[in-house]
Amino acid sequence: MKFVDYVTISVRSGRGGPGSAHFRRAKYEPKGGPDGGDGGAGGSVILEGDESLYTLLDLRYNRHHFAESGQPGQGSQKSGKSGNDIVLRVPLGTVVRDGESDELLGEITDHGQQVTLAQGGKGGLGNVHFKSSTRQSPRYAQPGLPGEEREVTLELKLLADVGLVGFPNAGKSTLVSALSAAKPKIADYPFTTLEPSLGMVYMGDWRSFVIADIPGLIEGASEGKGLGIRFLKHVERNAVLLFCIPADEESPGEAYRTLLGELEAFSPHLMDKPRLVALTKMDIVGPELADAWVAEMRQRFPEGVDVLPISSVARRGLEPLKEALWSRIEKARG
Ligand SMILES: Nc1nc2c(ncn2[C@@H]2O[C@H](COP(=O)(O)OP(=O)(O)OP(=O)(O)O)[C@@H](O)[C@H]2O)c(=O)[nH]1
Ligand SMILES: [Mg+2]
Repeated sequence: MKFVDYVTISVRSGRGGPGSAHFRRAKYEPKGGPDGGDGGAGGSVILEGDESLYTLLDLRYNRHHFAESGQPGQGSQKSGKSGNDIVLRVPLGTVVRDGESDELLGEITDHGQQVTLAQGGKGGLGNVHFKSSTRQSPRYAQPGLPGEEREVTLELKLLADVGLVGFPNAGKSTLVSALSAAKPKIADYPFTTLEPSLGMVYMGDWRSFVIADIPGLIEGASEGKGLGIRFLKHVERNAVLLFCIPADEESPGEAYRTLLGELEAFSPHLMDKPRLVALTKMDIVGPELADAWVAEMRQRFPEGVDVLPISSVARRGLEPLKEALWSRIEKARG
Protein backbone atom coordinates (compact mmCIF):
# COMPACT_ATOMS: atom_id res chain seq x y z
CA MET A 1 0.00 0.00 0.00
CA LYS A 2 1.26 3.40 -0.91
CA PHE A 3 0.65 6.56 1.02
CA VAL A 4 3.06 8.71 -0.81
CA ASP A 5 2.66 10.42 -4.13
CA TYR A 6 5.94 11.11 -5.95
CA VAL A 7 6.78 12.94 -9.11
CA THR A 8 10.04 14.12 -10.63
CA ILE A 9 9.89 17.19 -12.83
CA SER A 10 12.50 19.16 -14.68
CA VAL A 11 12.51 22.90 -14.39
CA ARG A 12 14.52 25.65 -16.02
CA SER A 13 14.42 29.34 -15.29
CA GLY A 14 14.84 31.98 -17.98
CA ARG A 15 18.13 33.63 -18.84
CA GLY A 16 18.52 37.29 -18.00
CA GLY A 17 18.34 39.62 -20.98
CA PRO A 18 21.62 41.36 -21.96
CA GLY A 19 22.18 44.99 -21.08
CA SER A 20 22.28 47.40 -24.00
CA ALA A 21 25.48 49.20 -25.15
CA HIS A 22 23.54 51.91 -26.93
CA PHE A 23 24.62 55.57 -27.35
CA ARG A 24 22.32 58.53 -27.41
CA ARG A 25 21.87 59.93 -30.89
CA ALA A 26 20.43 63.35 -31.45
CA LYS A 27 20.99 65.99 -34.10
CA TYR A 28 22.15 68.60 -31.66
CA GLU A 29 24.32 66.08 -29.79
CA PRO A 30 26.39 64.10 -32.29
CA LYS A 31 28.48 62.40 -29.64
CA GLY A 32 25.77 61.45 -27.18
CA GLY A 33 26.62 59.53 -24.06
CA PRO A 34 25.79 55.92 -23.28
CA ASP A 35 22.08 55.26 -22.71
CA GLY A 36 21.80 51.49 -22.90
CA GLY A 37 19.18 50.09 -20.53
CA ASP A 38 19.32 46.92 -18.46
CA GLY A 39 18.24 43.52 -19.61
CA GLY A 40 15.08 42.06 -18.05
CA ALA A 41 15.33 39.27 -15.49
CA GLY A 42 14.59 35.74 -16.60
CA GLY A 43 11.41 34.14 -15.28
CA SER A 44 11.67 31.84 -12.26
CA VAL A 45 9.97 28.52 -11.67
CA ILE A 46 8.15 28.64 -8.37
CA LEU A 47 6.18 26.12 -6.36
CA GLU A 48 3.12 27.45 -4.51
CA GLY A 49 0.88 25.81 -1.91
CA ASP A 50 -2.79 25.49 -2.85
CA GLU A 51 -5.19 24.19 -0.22
CA SER A 52 -7.72 23.09 -2.83
CA LEU A 53 -5.39 20.45 -4.30
CA TYR A 54 -4.97 16.92 -2.99
CA THR A 55 -2.64 15.14 -5.40
CA LEU A 56 0.41 15.74 -7.59
CA LEU A 57 -1.50 14.34 -10.57
CA ASP A 58 -1.31 17.49 -12.72
CA LEU A 59 2.48 17.48 -12.52
CA ARG A 60 2.63 13.83 -13.40
CA TYR A 61 1.17 14.64 -16.81
CA ASN A 62 3.25 17.73 -17.39
CA ARG A 63 6.81 17.31 -16.28
CA HIS A 64 8.80 20.01 -18.06
CA HIS A 65 8.55 23.60 -17.01
CA PHE A 66 10.73 26.19 -18.72
CA ALA A 67 10.33 29.85 -17.88
CA GLU A 68 10.89 32.68 -20.39
CA SER A 69 14.12 34.60 -20.74
CA GLY A 70 14.34 38.32 -20.07
CA GLN A 71 14.34 40.74 -23.02
CA PRO A 72 17.48 42.76 -23.93
CA GLY A 73 17.81 46.31 -22.68
CA GLN A 74 17.37 49.12 -25.20
CA GLY A 75 18.48 52.66 -25.90
CA SER A 76 17.07 55.61 -23.96
CA GLN A 77 17.73 53.61 -20.81
CA LYS A 78 14.77 51.35 -21.50
CA SER A 79 14.93 48.13 -19.53
CA GLY A 80 14.06 44.88 -21.22
CA LYS A 81 10.86 43.14 -20.18
CA SER A 82 11.28 40.43 -17.55
CA GLY A 83 10.35 36.85 -18.41
CA ASN A 84 7.14 35.60 -16.79
CA ASP A 85 7.49 33.31 -13.82
CA ILE A 86 5.96 29.87 -13.91
CA VAL A 87 4.00 29.10 -10.76
CA LEU A 88 3.29 25.42 -10.14
CA ARG A 89 0.52 24.84 -7.63
CA VAL A 90 0.84 21.87 -5.31
CA PRO A 91 -1.10 20.51 -2.33
CA LEU A 92 -0.11 21.39 1.20
CA GLY A 93 2.32 18.87 2.63
CA THR A 94 4.44 18.69 -0.53
CA VAL A 95 8.13 18.16 0.20
CA VAL A 96 10.64 19.23 -2.44
CA ARG A 97 14.08 17.69 -2.94
CA ASP A 98 16.84 18.14 -5.45
CA GLY A 99 16.47 15.27 -7.92
CA GLU A 100 20.20 14.56 -7.96
CA SER A 101 21.54 15.21 -4.47
CA ASP A 102 18.25 14.54 -2.66
CA GLU A 103 18.92 17.71 -0.68
CA LEU A 104 15.78 19.11 0.96
CA LEU A 105 14.76 22.32 -0.80
CA GLY A 106 11.62 23.06 1.17
CA GLU A 107 8.23 21.95 2.37
CA ILE A 108 4.95 23.55 1.42
CA THR A 109 2.72 23.75 4.46
CA ASP A 110 0.63 26.88 3.89
CA HIS A 111 -1.73 28.16 1.25
CA GLY A 112 0.13 30.67 -0.90
CA GLN A 113 3.55 29.70 0.45
CA GLN A 114 6.20 29.69 -2.28
CA VAL A 115 9.46 27.85 -2.83
CA THR A 116 11.64 28.89 -5.76
CA LEU A 117 12.84 25.87 -7.72
CA ALA A 118 14.87 27.74 -10.31
CA GLN A 119 15.71 31.40 -9.93
CA GLY A 120 15.53 33.46 -13.12
CA GLY A 121 18.89 34.83 -14.33
CA LYS A 122 19.56 38.48 -13.57
CA GLY A 123 19.40 40.88 -16.48
CA GLY A 124 22.71 42.48 -17.52
CA LEU A 125 23.35 46.14 -16.75
CA GLY A 126 23.27 48.55 -19.67
CA ASN A 127 26.31 50.66 -20.56
CA VAL A 128 24.81 53.70 -18.89
CA HIS A 129 26.06 52.21 -15.61
CA PHE A 130 29.66 52.00 -16.75
CA LYS A 131 30.31 55.63 -17.51
CA SER A 132 33.01 57.25 -15.42
CA SER A 133 35.20 60.39 -15.61
CA THR A 134 37.92 58.44 -17.37
CA ARG A 135 35.58 56.44 -19.56
CA GLN A 136 33.02 58.63 -21.23
CA SER A 137 31.94 56.16 -23.88
CA PRO A 138 31.76 52.66 -22.47
CA ARG A 139 31.02 50.19 -25.24
CA TYR A 140 30.52 47.57 -22.63
CA ALA A 141 27.25 46.27 -21.25
CA GLN A 142 26.77 43.15 -19.14
CA PRO A 143 25.37 39.97 -20.62
CA GLY A 144 22.41 38.49 -18.77
CA LEU A 145 23.11 35.70 -16.33
CA PRO A 146 22.05 32.21 -17.33
CA GLY A 147 19.02 30.57 -15.76
CA GLU A 148 19.17 27.45 -13.63
CA GLU A 149 18.16 23.99 -14.68
CA ARG A 150 17.49 21.11 -12.36
CA GLU A 151 15.39 18.11 -11.67
CA VAL A 152 13.34 18.18 -8.51
CA THR A 153 11.42 15.46 -6.78
CA LEU A 154 8.12 16.31 -5.18
CA GLU A 155 6.77 14.06 -2.50
CA LEU A 156 3.35 14.33 -0.95
CA LYS A 157 2.55 12.44 2.17
CA LEU A 158 -1.13 11.82 1.81
CA LEU A 159 -3.05 13.51 4.55
CA ALA A 160 -5.56 11.46 6.41
CA ASP A 161 -9.09 12.57 5.66
CA VAL A 162 -10.47 11.03 8.83
CA GLY A 163 -8.84 11.08 12.25
CA LEU A 164 -10.06 8.69 14.95
CA VAL A 165 -10.59 10.08 18.40
CA GLY A 166 -11.41 7.99 21.45
CA PHE A 167 -10.41 6.65 24.82
CA PRO A 168 -7.95 3.75 24.89
CA ASN A 169 -9.55 0.41 24.06
CA ALA A 170 -12.44 2.05 22.22
CA GLY A 171 -11.85 -0.09 19.14
CA LYS A 172 -10.12 2.49 16.92
CA SER A 173 -7.42 0.21 15.57
CA THR A 174 -9.89 -2.61 15.06
CA LEU A 175 -12.03 -0.26 13.00
CA VAL A 176 -9.06 0.76 10.84
CA SER A 177 -8.23 -2.87 10.23
CA ALA A 178 -11.87 -3.58 9.29
CA LEU A 179 -12.05 -0.66 6.86
CA SER A 180 -8.64 -0.92 5.24
CA ALA A 181 -5.83 -3.34 4.52
CA ALA A 182 -3.77 -1.79 7.32
CA LYS A 183 -2.87 -4.14 10.15
CA PRO A 184 -2.46 -2.06 13.28
CA LYS A 185 -1.77 -3.74 16.58
CA ILE A 186 -4.94 -4.56 18.48
CA ALA A 187 -5.15 -5.66 22.11
CA ASP A 188 -7.48 -5.55 25.09
CA TYR A 189 -5.30 -3.20 27.09
CA PRO A 190 -5.12 0.58 26.89
CA PHE A 191 -2.51 2.45 24.89
CA THR A 192 -1.90 -0.35 22.44
CA THR A 193 -1.45 2.22 19.71
CA LEU A 194 1.54 4.44 20.46
CA GLU A 195 2.01 6.12 17.11
CA PRO A 196 -0.55 7.28 14.56
CA SER A 197 -0.75 5.15 11.44
CA LEU A 198 -2.73 5.33 8.24
CA GLY A 199 -5.04 3.07 6.30
CA MET A 200 -6.50 3.57 2.83
CA VAL A 201 -10.23 2.94 2.59
CA TYR A 202 -11.52 1.97 -0.88
CA MET A 203 -15.23 2.32 -1.42
CA GLY A 204 -15.60 -0.08 -4.31
CA ASP A 205 -15.65 2.61 -7.01
CA TRP A 206 -13.38 5.55 -7.73
CA ARG A 207 -13.83 6.85 -4.22
CA SER A 208 -11.16 6.38 -1.59
CA PHE A 209 -10.02 8.12 1.54
CA VAL A 210 -7.32 7.85 4.14
CA ILE A 211 -8.08 7.14 7.78
CA ALA A 212 -5.65 7.76 10.63
CA ASP A 213 -5.47 5.48 13.65
CA ILE A 214 -4.53 7.63 16.61
CA PRO A 215 -3.43 6.70 20.14
CA GLY A 216 -6.08 6.82 22.84
CA LEU A 217 -6.86 10.04 24.67
CA ILE A 218 -7.81 10.25 28.33
CA GLU A 219 -9.13 12.97 30.57
CA GLY A 220 -6.22 15.24 31.46
CA ALA A 221 -4.27 14.27 28.35
CA SER A 222 -3.80 17.97 27.67
CA GLU A 223 -1.96 18.15 31.00
CA GLY A 224 0.27 15.25 30.02
CA LYS A 225 -1.77 12.32 31.33
CA GLY A 226 -1.55 9.08 29.37
CA LEU A 227 0.31 9.67 26.15
CA GLY A 228 -0.45 13.38 26.28
CA ILE A 229 -1.91 15.14 23.28
CA ARG A 230 1.12 15.91 21.16
CA PHE A 231 0.02 13.33 18.62
CA LEU A 232 -3.10 15.43 18.01
CA LYS A 233 -1.01 17.44 15.60
CA HIS A 234 -1.70 14.51 13.27
CA VAL A 235 -5.43 15.21 13.30
CA GLU A 236 -5.01 18.94 12.73
CA ARG A 237 -5.02 18.45 9.00
CA ASN A 238 -7.70 15.74 8.91
CA ALA A 239 -10.94 16.87 7.34
CA VAL A 240 -13.27 14.87 9.57
CA LEU A 241 -13.05 13.58 13.12
CA LEU A 242 -14.60 10.23 13.97
CA PHE A 243 -15.18 9.73 17.67
CA CYS A 244 -15.15 6.07 18.72
CA ILE A 245 -17.25 5.32 21.77
CA PRO A 246 -18.00 1.72 22.79
CA ALA A 247 -21.62 0.63 22.99
CA ASP A 248 -21.08 -0.39 26.62
CA GLU A 249 -19.72 2.99 27.69
CA GLU A 250 -21.50 3.93 30.90
CA SER A 251 -21.64 7.66 30.29
CA PRO A 252 -21.27 8.17 26.56
CA GLY A 253 -22.30 11.82 26.65
CA GLU A 254 -19.68 12.58 29.23
CA ALA A 255 -17.05 10.59 27.33
CA TYR A 256 -17.86 12.60 24.23
CA ARG A 257 -17.56 15.92 26.07
CA THR A 258 -14.30 14.87 27.73
CA LEU A 259 -12.79 13.97 24.39
CA LEU A 260 -13.98 17.25 22.90
CA GLY A 261 -12.47 19.13 25.83
CA GLU A 262 -9.06 17.54 25.28
CA LEU A 263 -9.20 18.38 21.59
CA GLU A 264 -10.13 21.94 22.33
CA ALA A 265 -7.28 22.26 24.81
CA PHE A 266 -4.93 21.20 22.06
CA SER A 267 -6.37 23.55 19.46
CA PRO A 268 -9.72 25.36 19.41
CA HIS A 269 -9.49 25.09 15.64
CA LEU A 270 -10.28 21.37 15.94
CA MET A 271 -13.78 22.33 17.09
CA ASP A 272 -14.57 23.57 13.59
CA LYS A 273 -14.09 20.17 11.98
CA PRO A 274 -17.09 18.05 11.07
CA ARG A 275 -17.37 15.12 13.45
CA LEU A 276 -19.46 12.08 14.02
CA VAL A 277 -19.63 9.29 16.53
CA ALA A 278 -19.17 5.59 15.85
CA LEU A 279 -20.84 3.56 18.57
CA THR A 280 -18.38 0.66 18.46
CA LYS A 281 -18.58 -2.98 19.54
CA MET A 282 -22.34 -3.18 18.93
CA ASP A 283 -22.02 -6.99 18.70
CA ILE A 284 -21.76 -7.15 22.50
CA VAL A 285 -25.38 -6.03 22.63
CA GLY A 286 -27.77 -8.85 21.73
CA PRO A 287 -29.51 -8.36 18.36
CA GLU A 288 -32.95 -8.18 19.98
CA LEU A 289 -31.77 -5.28 22.14
CA ALA A 290 -29.74 -3.43 19.54
CA ASP A 291 -32.33 -0.94 18.23
CA ALA A 292 -33.54 0.12 21.65
CA TRP A 293 -29.95 0.33 22.85
CA VAL A 294 -28.93 2.65 20.05
CA ALA A 295 -32.01 4.83 20.57
CA GLU A 296 -31.23 5.09 24.26
CA MET A 297 -27.53 5.85 23.65
CA ARG A 298 -28.34 8.54 21.09
CA GLN A 299 -30.35 10.42 23.69
CA ARG A 300 -27.34 10.68 25.92
CA PHE A 301 -25.32 12.64 23.40
CA PRO A 302 -25.78 16.35 22.90
CA GLU A 303 -28.43 17.18 20.34
CA GLY A 304 -27.38 17.17 16.71
CA VAL A 305 -24.54 14.68 17.12
CA ASP A 306 -24.65 11.93 14.51
CA VAL A 307 -24.26 8.53 16.18
CA LEU A 308 -23.69 5.47 13.96
CA PRO A 309 -23.76 1.99 15.49
CA ILE A 310 -21.05 -0.33 14.18
CA SER A 311 -19.27 -3.56 14.91
CA SER A 312 -15.83 -4.02 13.39
CA VAL A 313 -15.73 -7.63 14.54
CA ALA A 314 -19.15 -8.55 13.10
CA ARG A 315 -18.57 -6.15 10.19
CA ARG A 316 -21.88 -4.41 10.76
CA GLY A 317 -22.73 -0.80 10.03
CA LEU A 318 -19.47 -0.27 8.15
CA GLU A 319 -21.01 0.70 4.80
CA PRO A 320 -23.30 3.41 6.25
CA LEU A 321 -20.31 4.66 8.26
CA LYS A 322 -18.14 4.91 5.14
CA GLU A 323 -20.89 6.76 3.29
CA ALA A 324 -21.41 9.16 6.18
CA LEU A 325 -17.68 9.84 6.32
CA TRP A 326 -17.47 10.23 2.57
CA SER A 327 -20.22 12.86 2.37
CA ARG A 328 -18.34 14.96 4.93
CA ILE A 329 -14.98 14.43 3.27
CA GLU A 330 -16.41 15.46 -0.07
CA LYS A 331 -17.81 18.62 1.44
CA ALA A 332 -14.49 19.40 3.09
CA ARG A 333 -12.58 18.82 -0.16
CA GLY A 334 -14.92 21.28 -1.83
N1 LIG B 1 -16.66 -7.38 20.67
C1 LIG B 1 -15.93 -6.47 20.03
N2 LIG B 1 -14.73 -6.15 20.50
C2 LIG B 1 -14.02 -5.22 19.83
C3 LIG B 1 -14.53 -4.59 18.66
N3 LIG B 1 -13.61 -3.68 18.24
C4 LIG B 1 -12.58 -3.77 19.08
N4 LIG B 1 -12.80 -4.70 20.04
C5 LIG B 1 -11.88 -5.10 21.14
O1 LIG B 1 -11.58 -3.98 21.94
C6 LIG B 1 -10.22 -4.05 22.38
C7 LIG B 1 -9.47 -2.78 22.02
O2 LIG B 1 -9.43 -2.67 20.61
P1 LIG B 1 -8.38 -1.72 19.87
O3 LIG B 1 -8.82 -1.67 18.45
O4 LIG B 1 -6.99 -2.15 20.14
O5 LIG B 1 -8.69 -0.36 20.61
P2 LIG B 1 -7.97 1.07 20.42
O6 LIG B 1 -9.04 2.09 20.50
O7 LIG B 1 -7.16 1.05 19.18
O8 LIG B 1 -7.06 1.13 21.71
P3 LIG B 1 -5.71 2.00 21.96
O9 LIG B 1 -4.81 1.76 20.80
O10 LIG B 1 -5.19 1.44 23.21
O11 LIG B 1 -6.14 3.40 22.09
C8 LIG B 1 -9.62 -5.29 21.74
O12 LIG B 1 -9.67 -6.36 22.65
C9 LIG B 1 -10.56 -5.55 20.56
O13 LIG B 1 -10.59 -6.91 20.20
C10 LIG B 1 -15.82 -4.96 18.20
O14 LIG B 1 -16.36 -4.49 17.18
N5 LIG B 1 -16.49 -5.92 18.94
MG1 LIG C 1 -5.21 1.32 18.93
